[in-house]
Amino acid sequence: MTANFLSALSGNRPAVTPVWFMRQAGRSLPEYRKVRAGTSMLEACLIPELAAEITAQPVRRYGVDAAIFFSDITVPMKLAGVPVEIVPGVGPVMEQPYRCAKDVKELIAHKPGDGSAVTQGVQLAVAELSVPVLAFAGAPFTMAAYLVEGRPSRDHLAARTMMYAEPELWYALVDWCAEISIAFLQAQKVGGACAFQLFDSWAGALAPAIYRKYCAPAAQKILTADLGLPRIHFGLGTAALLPDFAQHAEAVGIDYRTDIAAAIAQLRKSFPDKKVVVQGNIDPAILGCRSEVVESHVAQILTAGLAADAHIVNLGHGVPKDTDPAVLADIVAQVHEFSAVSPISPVPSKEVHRG
Ligand code: 1CP
Repeated sequence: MTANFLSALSGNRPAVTPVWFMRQAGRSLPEYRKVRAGTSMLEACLIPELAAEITAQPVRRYGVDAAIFFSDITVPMKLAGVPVEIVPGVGPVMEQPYRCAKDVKELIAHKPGDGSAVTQGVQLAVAELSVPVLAFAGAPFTMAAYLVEGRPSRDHLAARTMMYAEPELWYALVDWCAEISIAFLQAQKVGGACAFQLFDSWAGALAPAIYRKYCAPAAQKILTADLGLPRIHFGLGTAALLPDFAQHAEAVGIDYRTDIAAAIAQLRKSFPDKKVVVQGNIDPAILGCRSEVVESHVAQILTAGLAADAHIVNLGHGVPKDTDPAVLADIVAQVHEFSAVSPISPVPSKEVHRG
């Protein structure tokens, strides 16, 4: 099982389809709630033993094929000395929003901080686990949305205003976000992480042309940094951006709002000579349904995934907090079982999919 995730990332369909879940560690697990009790989220991320334990919990419980390091996209801000908290039930909240030139200039004067607690956390997780540990970081737009708004927001209005009103300031801000994310990824790599996922979660809130102009260059700075790790690029509501995402990543994360079969066909068309590797895209809403409904949804996604060169099964966004862990365990079993009974090499010749 160990090599299945990395083999899929390299474009070679393994005998058994790998599966992991975004936000697989967290409040849906009783063992997580137990070890986190009394420790704030960002504190927990920076206690290496605790971060490693939480990283390992979903692997023990579900038998997933990859662990994602337990941390948050705001950890590099905290390490850089920027005051941020994760408020339970809300998400990242900054001490102040960064909206004017003076505030942004002060913010971006912060250097990436000491990532040794992150490195140690990954090291401990790698030492315990027999599956690969995946690093991650937030993409610049997603991070900047929290910095400019000061907290989670629906449509990221203030951040979008800054792009148009003060493009130079905006570019300086997203460039800084890229710098601290690269340092965060580097710290995870040194600890032994063997791939990374870039969470461009809010990219779908922008028109594709606006994303390309104001956000893609900073995202590419991370994706093309000298990290030497396979990359997964994920965003929510990003059907129109998938070919952009595939340009600088080995695999593209397909969100639950996007049709996975259409996404694979689109990627084949855009990149006839490149391996098409997709990750996704079980709708998190299905996790609350009875088992026959879950099974049929997962079977459909597995079948659609056969048209890619390789498929990593995941949700189309994070695990909802009141998910019954038994449902996720059943999905892992179904994915592994499906691979065993379905023909392994139905990857159609490229001609079929060029049409
Ligand atoms: O009190 C708690 O338990 C805090 C809840 C929590 C958790 C468990 C937050 C606050 N972050 C995390 C961990 C986390 N964050 C992981 C862990 C690894 C895993 O997947 O198991 C990861 C990968 C993230 C990344 C992250 N943080 C993203 C990108 C992923 C996504 O969901 O799109 C984003 C947008 C954040 C910001 C954030 N941090 C926490 C929350 C609740 C949010 C979202 C807030 C919002 O809706 O705007």
